[in-house]
Amino acid sequence: MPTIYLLNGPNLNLLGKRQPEIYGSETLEDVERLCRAALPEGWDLRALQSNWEGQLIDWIHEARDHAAGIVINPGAFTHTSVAILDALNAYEGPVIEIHISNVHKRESFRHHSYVSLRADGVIAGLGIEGYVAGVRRVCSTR
Ligand code: DHK
Repeated sequence: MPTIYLLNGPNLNLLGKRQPEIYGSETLEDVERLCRAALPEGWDLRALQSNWEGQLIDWIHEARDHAAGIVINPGAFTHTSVAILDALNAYEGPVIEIHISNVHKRESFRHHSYVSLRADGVIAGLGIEGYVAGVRRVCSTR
C-alpha cells in the first residue's frame, strides 16, 4: 500500500497552543485527520513529529524504502539544517515542504530554506490546509 510520510519538526507538537495568531488553533491531530481524509482509497499515512533533528533524519532514511512521498514541515530546521537537506537528497520520491505561516512575511532569517533546494513543491501561508494540498500533490504525481 503506498504510504505518505507526514513529518513535522520542532515545536509543532504544540500546534494549537503556541502563538495561535501565527499558527492557528488547530492541532497536529487535526492535521493528521484532515490528511487521512484526503487520501485516495488504498493509500496510507505515517504521521510523525519530533523535536530532534536526528530523529527526523532517521525517518527520512526509513522513507527511502517505505514512502511513496514525503510531506514535511521541518519547523525551524528549515532554515538551519544541511543534514535534513542531505537526507532528503538521498530520498528519490516526491517531497513537498510545508509552512503553516507565510515565512516570507516574517523575520528575514525565515526567508531562506535549505529544504527548498530539494523540495518538489513548497507551500507557505495556507495554514493547515497546506498539508492537505501537499498530500493531494503526492498522490496525484504517482
Ligand atoms: C514553523 C516553525 O516552527 C518555524 O520555525 C518556521 C514554520 C515556520 C511554519 O510556518 O509552519 O519558521
